[in-house]
Amino acid sequence: MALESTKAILEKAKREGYAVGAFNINNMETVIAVMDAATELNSPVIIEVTEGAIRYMGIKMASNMVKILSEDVTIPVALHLDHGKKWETILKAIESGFTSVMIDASDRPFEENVEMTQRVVEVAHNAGVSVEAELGRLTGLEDDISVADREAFLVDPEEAENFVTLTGIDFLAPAIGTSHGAFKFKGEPKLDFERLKQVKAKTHIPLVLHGASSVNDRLLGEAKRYGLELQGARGLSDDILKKAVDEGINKVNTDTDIRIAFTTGIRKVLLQKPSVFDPRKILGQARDFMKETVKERIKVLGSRDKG
Ligand code: PGH
Ligand code: CA
Ligand code: ZN
Repeated sequence: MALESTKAILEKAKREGYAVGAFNINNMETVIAVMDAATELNSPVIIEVTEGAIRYMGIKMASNMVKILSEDVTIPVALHLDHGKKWETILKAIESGFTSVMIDASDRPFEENVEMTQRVVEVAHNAGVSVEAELGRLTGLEDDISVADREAFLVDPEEAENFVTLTGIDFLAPAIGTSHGAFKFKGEPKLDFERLKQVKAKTHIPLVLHGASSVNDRLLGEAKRYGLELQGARGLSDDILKKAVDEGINKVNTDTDIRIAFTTGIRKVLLQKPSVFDPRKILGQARDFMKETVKERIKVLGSRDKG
């Protein structure tokens, strides 16, 4: 099939009460792993690339790999620009056939974030491309966070309502206590679900959870067995993630889990089979591990058999 509209995929998820995984890719192995996992579970899927991934492999490679592979499957596949910060990258993504773009101006003052987002919405919507934007800062929620810090970092539900009305965005990423990477929480992992509920009540578009990797014990155990050092790494448990989906999250971004799985696969082969030097044997194992991880995520999000 041709690429599917990200908006159509996420509006359906919102109506039916599940979330769709948005998986970050950097190379061919990852694209294939994600597509195979989604196909096996008959799940819709969003493949996303950051500006860094575009610098690494080129936008043509990124967009064409996804388009070509999507032709051979029957599940809905969307292609998304993750954390777009540069105007030129956003335009390039729209020109290259991405089905949605994120404008991340969440580090700017509210008015500037609104202005930049409005500009992106105008060109994107003209091209039939949907837009995600972010409010608040992605910092892990600490046990001893002060009320002032909580208000400064996390999304303000009133602001969210105004932001959606002023900009006309299609999806909103509200900061509710997650952070990017493998070290999300110093104490007990927790999210501000009360805030999520309020944002949900005040906005009527699909909501996005960033920094959602599980960094779970299975991944960490295997990683450790083959020598990857990740002391103190911690992510979102399946229970927290399921609750977030129950409370209205419809798009869940995963990068870190895939990176850990990739690295672990490579380490395993190099460690166990020192005489192997065929890249296919090394990267093939990485691909298998990534596929397993993506399947785990899809099952937790509830998008299995929604393809
Ligand atoms: C993410 C990924 N990408 O935009 O939000 O977060 O680091 O938790 O995978 P993780
Ligand atoms: Ca941000
Ligand atoms: Zn993110």
